[in-house]
Amino acid sequence: MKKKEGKSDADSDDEPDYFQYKIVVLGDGTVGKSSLILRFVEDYFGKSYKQTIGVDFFVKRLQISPKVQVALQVWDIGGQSIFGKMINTYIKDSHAVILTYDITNYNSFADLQDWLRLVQKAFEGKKMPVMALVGNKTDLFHLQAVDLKSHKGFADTNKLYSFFASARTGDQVNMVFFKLAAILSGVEFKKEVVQVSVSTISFA
Ligand SMILES: Nc1nc2c(ncn2[C@@H]2O[C@H](COP(=O)(O)OP(=O)(O)OP(=O)(O)O)[C@@H](O)[C@H]2O)c(=O)[nH]1
Ligand SMILES: [Mg+2]
Repeated sequence: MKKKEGKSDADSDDEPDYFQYKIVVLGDGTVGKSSLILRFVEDYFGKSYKQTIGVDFFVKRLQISPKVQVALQVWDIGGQSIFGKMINTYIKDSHAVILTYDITNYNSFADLQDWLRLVQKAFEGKKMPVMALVGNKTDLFHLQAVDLKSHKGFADTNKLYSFFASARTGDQVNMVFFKLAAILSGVEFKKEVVQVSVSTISFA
């Protein structure tokens, strides 16, 4: 099996292609970054809040087409890291960035400007990563504090792929990660994605 980084030339021969990508999940504390990642990686959701200190690190392998495997290295950045010295190091070298807010918390949406600025700073003079905007907690739709127009406006202005998800119900969570994996590897997105294996490493 060939191991690659970057864009696919998947059809050049019969060997399967294997890609690795770093995806960084950013956004204010309590918006549900860890919850989205845990839903994706372990199909688990916990109601109690455990603040992420620094960064947690996850790897999940996906078979996204018969010939293409993708290992997603997901960096779960604690919301408080926006004030820390390490944030630039966390963001740089990422292939994709997920900007996350809580649809019931307007400030968490407004603060994405600051998170986006950090990404722009980390990539100054370089090609920007693929970026997604995720409005999380859609199960609390009745408490929605950010209108659809603002969400769409922010996504369009900054060229972000747009999603709404719920880590609690699992709605659209896999879609976010599978879609990014497909975009990054240049594979046409198909729903029947096969999960190969999961490994989880954590450090603070
Ligand atoms: N109702 C609902 N609650 C959610 C959802 N996602 C997360 N939560 C809850 O929101 C709280 C915060 O979730 P976390 O995933 O820990 O938030 P975080 O963004 O990782 O926060 P930091 O680690 O501080 O940056 C927890 O109590 C979760 O159970 C969701 O989709 N719906
Ligand atoms: Mg967290």
